[in-house]
Amino acid sequence: TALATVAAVDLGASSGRVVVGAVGADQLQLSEVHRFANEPVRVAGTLHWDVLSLHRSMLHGLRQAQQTAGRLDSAGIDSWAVDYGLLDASGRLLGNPVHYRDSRTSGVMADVLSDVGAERVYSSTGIQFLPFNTAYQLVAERRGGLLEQADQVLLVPDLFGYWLTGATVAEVTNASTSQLLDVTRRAWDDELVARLGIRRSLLPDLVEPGTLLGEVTSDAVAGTGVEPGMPVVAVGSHDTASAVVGVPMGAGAAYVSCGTWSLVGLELDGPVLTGASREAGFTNELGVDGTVRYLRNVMGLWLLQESLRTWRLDGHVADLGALLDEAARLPRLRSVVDPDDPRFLPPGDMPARIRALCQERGEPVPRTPAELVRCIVDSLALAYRRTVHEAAALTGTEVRVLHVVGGGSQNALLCQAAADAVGLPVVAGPVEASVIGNALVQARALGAVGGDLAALRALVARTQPLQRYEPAPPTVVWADAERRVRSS
Ligand code: ADP
Ligand code: LRH
Repeated sequence: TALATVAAVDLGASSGRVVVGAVGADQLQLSEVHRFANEPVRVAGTLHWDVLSLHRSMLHGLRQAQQTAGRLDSAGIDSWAVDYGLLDASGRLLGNPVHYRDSRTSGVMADVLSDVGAERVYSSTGIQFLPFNTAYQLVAERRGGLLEQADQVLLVPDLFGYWLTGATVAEVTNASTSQLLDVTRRAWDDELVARLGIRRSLLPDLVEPGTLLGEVTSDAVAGTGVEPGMPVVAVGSHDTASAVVGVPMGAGAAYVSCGTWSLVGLELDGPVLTGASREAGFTNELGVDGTVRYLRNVMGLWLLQESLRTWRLDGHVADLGALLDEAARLPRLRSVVDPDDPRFLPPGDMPARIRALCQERGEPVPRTPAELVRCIVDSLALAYRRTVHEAAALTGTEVRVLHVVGGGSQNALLCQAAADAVGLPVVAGPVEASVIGNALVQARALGAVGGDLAALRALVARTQPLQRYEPAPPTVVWADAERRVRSS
C-alpha cells in the first residue's frame, strides 16, 4: 500500500516546527526534525513578526526533513491567522509584517462598524469581532501609505508558500479569518471589501485545502541545501483548521485547540449567522472539506506564557512544570477573572494586569506566581465551560465529550479543571494536532490515504496516545464562579 512521506511546517504564535510525517492507510508516524522559537520584534514603535528568521528556520527544517526522510513527497504550511505581508507588482515584500498584538488597530474596528454595521459584517462573514482581524488591519494600513504601493496581500502561510513556489493564492480556511469572506459562498465578499476601501485586486484567488500550489523552485532554495522540485500542497493553512482535522472526535464532541489561544467550539456543516451567535462572540471559520469551525477565541495560555516571560525578565526562575505542581496544591477558584478582557491582548506585564483586574472585581488578589497560575487555569476552565455550553445552546447540539489538543493538552491541571468545569470527560491529545491535520491533508491529496474527515480522525485515534480525564461529580462551585466573573 502507498505510504506518503510529507513535511508539515506548523508556525504557532510561540514556536514553529517542521515534522516529517509518514502516513498510510494504517500508519501515522511523526518525527520532529526542527523546532524554533517565534519571537516578535518591536522596532520603531511597531510590533513585527520576524518573518525572515521564520523563513530561514523553515528552510533549515525542510533540509533536515529531506535528509531524514531521504525523499519527501510534499510539504505543507500552516500558521497563525489574520496577519499578512504586502507584495509590490514585482513580488517584493513591502515592509515587515505586523503582529496582530500591535496597537495600530486600536479604535479601527469601532469606526468600521459604526460605518458598515455589525449585522452587515457578521451576516456575511460570520466572524467574531476581534480588533486584529485582517479587515481592520488593512484599514489601519491604509493610513500608513504602504497599501497604495501594494499589488497583493498574502496571509502568512500563503506568503511562505509563495516564497517557495512563486504561487500567489489565498487558502480559504485562513482567508476566512480575515473577516472579508462570505462564509456561505466560501468566496471574497466583494461588496464588503469595497466598502472598507480595500482594492479588490489586492486579494488573490482562493483555493481549498488539498490543492497543489506548485513545486519548490531552484531559485527559492539556492544555497540552502534544500532540493528543489518538491510539490507544495495547500493544507488547512490556518493552524486551527489543521488542528481541528487532527482532533480524534466523533459526533457529540466539542474541542479546545489549546495553544497560545484556546479556540473552543464545534465542527458544523454550515454557518450559524444569527444575532444571538454574533452577540455571544462566536466565529464561523471555514474548515477542511466544506466544514465550518464554530468557535470562540478564548485568550488562552497566552496569559500563562506572558506571565512566565514577565517573571523571567524580572530575573526569577520560572519553571512551568514546577509552578503547575505548586498551583495544583492550592485551593481552586479562589480568584477568577474573564480571560478575554481586552487589556490582556498586548504584550507586557501580565501578572500586574491580572492582579489589577482581580482588585477591581473584588476577587482576592493572587500574590505568588503559583497563585497567579491557579487563577489563570481556573479562569480558562470557566471560560471553556461557558463557551461549550453556549455553543451547544446556539447550535442545538448535545455535547458529550470535550477534546483538548495542542501544547496545552499536556497541562494536566488545566485538563482536569476543564473536565470538572464543563462537567464532561476530557480527551487530551494529540499535542501536535496542527501538524497531524497538515500531514493528513497532504497525504490524502497524494492518494496515500482516502476517506472523509471521520476516516482521517479514526486514524488519529488508532495511532496517537490520548489521555482521558473524568469530571468530578457536579458541584455548584463552577456555576457560582461563573456568576462572579460575569456579574457587572
Ligand atoms: P502555539 O501553536 O500557539 O505556538 P502550542 O500548541 O505549541 O502553541 O502550545 C504552547 C503552550 O503549551 C504553552 O503556552 C504551554 O503553556 C503549553 N505547554 C507546552 N508544553 C507543556 C508541558 N510540558 N506541560 C504543560 N503545558 C505545556
Ligand atoms: C491560533 C490562531 C487563532 C487566531 C489567532 C490569531 O494560533 O491562529 O486561531 O485567532 O491565532
